[in-house]
Amino acid sequence: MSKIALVTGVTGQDGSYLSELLLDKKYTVVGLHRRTSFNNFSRINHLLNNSQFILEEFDLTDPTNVINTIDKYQPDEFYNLAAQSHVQTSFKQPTTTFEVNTIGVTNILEALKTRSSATKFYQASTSEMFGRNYTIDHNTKIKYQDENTELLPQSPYGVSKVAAHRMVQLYREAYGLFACSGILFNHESPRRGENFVTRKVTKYIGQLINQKINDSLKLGNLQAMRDWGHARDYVKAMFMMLQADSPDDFVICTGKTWSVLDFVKASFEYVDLDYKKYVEIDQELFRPAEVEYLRGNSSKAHDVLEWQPEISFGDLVKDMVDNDVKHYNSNNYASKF
Ligand code: NAP
Ligand code: G4F
Repeated sequence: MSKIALVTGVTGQDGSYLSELLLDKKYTVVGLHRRTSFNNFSRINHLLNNSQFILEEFDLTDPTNVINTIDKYQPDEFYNLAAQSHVQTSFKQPTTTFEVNTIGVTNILEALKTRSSATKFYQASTSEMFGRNYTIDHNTKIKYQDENTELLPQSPYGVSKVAAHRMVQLYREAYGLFACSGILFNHESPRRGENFVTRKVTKYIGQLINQKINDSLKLGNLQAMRDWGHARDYVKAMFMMLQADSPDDFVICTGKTWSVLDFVKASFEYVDLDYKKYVEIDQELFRPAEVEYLRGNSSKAHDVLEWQPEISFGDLVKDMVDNDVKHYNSNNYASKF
C-alpha cells in the first residue's frame, strides 16, 4: 500500500513542487487547500487528473477541521507549508499572521499528539527567524547563520515562525513526536508568488519584453542581502528530513549571498537591458524593520541528510526570466508551469 502524505499550502510554490516529488515516489498525496471564492489551482492544475492526488478543503486555524482531517487519513507524513508567508503583509496583518503561522501549527501538533502520534511532521521554518543576527567564522570572517545562531526576528512573520519553531521542538522533546523543522533560506522559481521581489522583477521583464507594460518597476530596499536557492532543490530536503533516522532541525541554503540589486542586474542583463532605465525606488516599499543580511551554512544537512543544492543563482535567474518572457508572450495567462 502506498504511503499517505498530507500537504498543507498545496496551492503555493513549495506545495506544488513537493506534491510532484511525492507523487514520483508513489505516495498518495492529499493536498490541503483553503476555500477561496475562485479556485486558485494554477500551480497544481497538471496534478488534478492524477489518481494518487486528492484535494481536500482545509483551514489550519480551525482545530476541528485539523482533527477531522488527521482522523480521516491517518497520514504517514504531514508537511505543513501553509502560512501567511509575506513579510511586508505581516506588518499590516500581525494577528492573522500569528493565527495562521503559530496557532495553526499548534492545532496540528495537538491533533497529531492525540490522534496520530506515529505521523512524521515537517514544519516550514525560515531564515527570517534569524532577523538581524548572524555568526562570524573567526578564521574566514564570513558572517553566516546556522542551527546554532540565536533567533532575533525583525517582523511579525519572523516572530510567528519562531514561536511555531519552538512549539515543534517542544512537542518533539516533551511528547516524542517525529517532528522536524526545515530552516529554509529564500527559495524561488517560476512558480514564486508575484509579490515577492524576485518574481516581481522577472514578471516585469516578461511584460516589458512583450510590450505589455509602460510603467517603471517600483522597488524598495535594493541593498538587502539574501541567500537565494531554487524551490525544486529545497523540497527535496523537506522529504529527506522525514526519512532520517531521528527528527531534527536543519538549515537549508546555498551558502552564498547576493543583494536585491544583484538579482535585478542579473535579470535585466540576461535580456540585454539596462535596469537603470526601468527601476524606480519607492519609499512605501521599505519595511518598518528589515533583515539586512542572510547567508546560510547547511553543513549539518550536507553531513546528516547528504543534501546539497544543485541549481545555481545564474540558472535560477534564467529559469525565472525565461518563464515570464514565455508566459507574457501568450494572451492566455493561465498556468504554464
Ligand atoms: P506561498 O506560495 O505563499 O504558499 C502559502 C500557502 O499557504 C498557499 O497555498 C496558501 O493558500 C496557504 N495558506 C495560507 N493561509 C492558509 C490557511 N489559513 N489555511 C490553509 N492554507 C493556507 O509560500 P511558499 O513560498 O510555497 O512557502 C511555503 C512555506 O515555507 C510557508 O510556510 C513559508 O512561510 C515558508 N518559507 C518559504 C520560504 C521561501 O523562500 N519561499 C523560505 C522559508 C520558509 P492560498 O493559495 O489560498 O493563498
Ligand atoms: O522577496 P521578499 O519579499 O522576501 P523576504 O522578505 O526575504 O521573505 C521571503 O523569504 C523568507 C525566508 O528568508 C520566507 F520565510 C518568506 O516567507 C518569504 O518567502 O523580499 C526580499 C528582500 C527584502 O529585503 C525586501 O525589503 O527584497 C526587498 N525588496 C525590495 N523591493 C522587496 C521589494 N520585496 C518585495 N516583496 N517587494 C519589493 O518591491
